[in-house]
Amino acid sequence: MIERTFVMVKPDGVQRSFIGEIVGRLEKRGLKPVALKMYRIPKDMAERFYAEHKGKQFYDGLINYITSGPVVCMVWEGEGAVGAVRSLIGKTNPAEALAGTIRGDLALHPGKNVIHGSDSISSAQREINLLFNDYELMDYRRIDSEWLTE
Ligand code: D4T
Repeated sequence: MIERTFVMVKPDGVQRSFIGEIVGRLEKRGLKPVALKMYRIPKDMAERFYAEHKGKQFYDGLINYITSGPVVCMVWEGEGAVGAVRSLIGKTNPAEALAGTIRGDLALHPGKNVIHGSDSISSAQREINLLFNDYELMDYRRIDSEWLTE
């Protein structure tokens, strides 16, 4: 099933110059970008984004981190895009992430894990609606599409 998923290069990923590396990995997998923007997340939006973690011991640090500098927000589309991106990203704790995954190659600490990807289709919907307006989502056909599906 063709899905859309929300991906964010977090402030450490931007500061460490990983935007191109991350976009490149998603493109090479065959996923299609349908939206992309740099953004400084306001605190109230960060609180809505991470509402499920409110009250946890890492919550305050997480809100400070994600609002500490610009991020790159993206929507990527493709066959099973939600799971495909999660597998490219690797485990939440980068110390446990497999080599070859983005976190396994580029990060070491769960509080500085470089990238976010939606964990389900419903989270993707919620996150895309929170960070993007409908008019920012591009509907287009890419010339390689017939080489990526049967
Ligand atoms: P995000 O949502 O940022 O892509 O991360 P995950 O989907 O992989 O993981 P998550 O929602 O469980 O955690 C959200 C965010 O909190 C940070 N975190 C998490 C942390 O700093 N310490 C922790 O112990 C955990 C579990 C990292 C990601």
